[in-house]
Amino acid sequence: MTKIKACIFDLDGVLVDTAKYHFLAWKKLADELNIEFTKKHNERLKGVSRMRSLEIILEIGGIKLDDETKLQLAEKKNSWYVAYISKLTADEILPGVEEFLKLAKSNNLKLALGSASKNSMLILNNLKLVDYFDSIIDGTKVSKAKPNPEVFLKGAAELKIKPEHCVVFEDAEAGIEAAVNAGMHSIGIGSPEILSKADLVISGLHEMNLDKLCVL
Ligand code: B16
Ligand code: MG
Repeated sequence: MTKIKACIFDLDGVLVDTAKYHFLAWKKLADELNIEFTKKHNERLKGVSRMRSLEIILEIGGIKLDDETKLQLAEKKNSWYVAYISKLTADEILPGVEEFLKLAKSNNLKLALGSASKNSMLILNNLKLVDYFDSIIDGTKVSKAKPNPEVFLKGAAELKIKPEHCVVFEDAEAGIEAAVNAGMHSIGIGSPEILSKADLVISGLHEMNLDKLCVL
């Protein structure tokens, strides 16, 4: 028997690979600013808020800007990013995602989204995944970025499930730390070296089954 009553999913990198679209949009902005921005640099932006992502890119380029200019640049990047994700379809849902959401739901587990993105509704709508979730907490509803546990604690509160009965699925180190800080179980999606604080690491939800919840 599992003590898990709710699954909380990060969005980017867990349900869909939007990192490639974030990269294209940030790269376009970095090019305009004459900053060399590589795919390796892009790894540092995963799970990080939009403004913090911009600040990391400016740090890479050794550029300092005032808050007003930073806001304008973040908005510009977002308009390019939104153009990409507006074309997302259900074909881009990562392998095993819908199967596991269905399995979890049919076993009476509550499902929540816990994402830093302010574009999560557009993404979930385009992927046709919205109806699976009992609660959606994203960057429009929280003020503190991961590793702060706010996003996951709000999800658990909406679901009315205690943190110790929740498991978080996350691809970012800061996201796993947020789950730990929330007093929740965590399953990392990606590399065991990077996600060493997770209770278990798998390469994607296609590897997930209910037995894996029993050992948490
Ligand atoms: P937006 P997650 C995060 O989503 C992304 O991993 C991160 O790269 C991005 O900067 C952040 O959302 C904000 O996204 O610009 O759309 O508000 O992994 O927490 O689902
Ligand atoms: Mg993520």
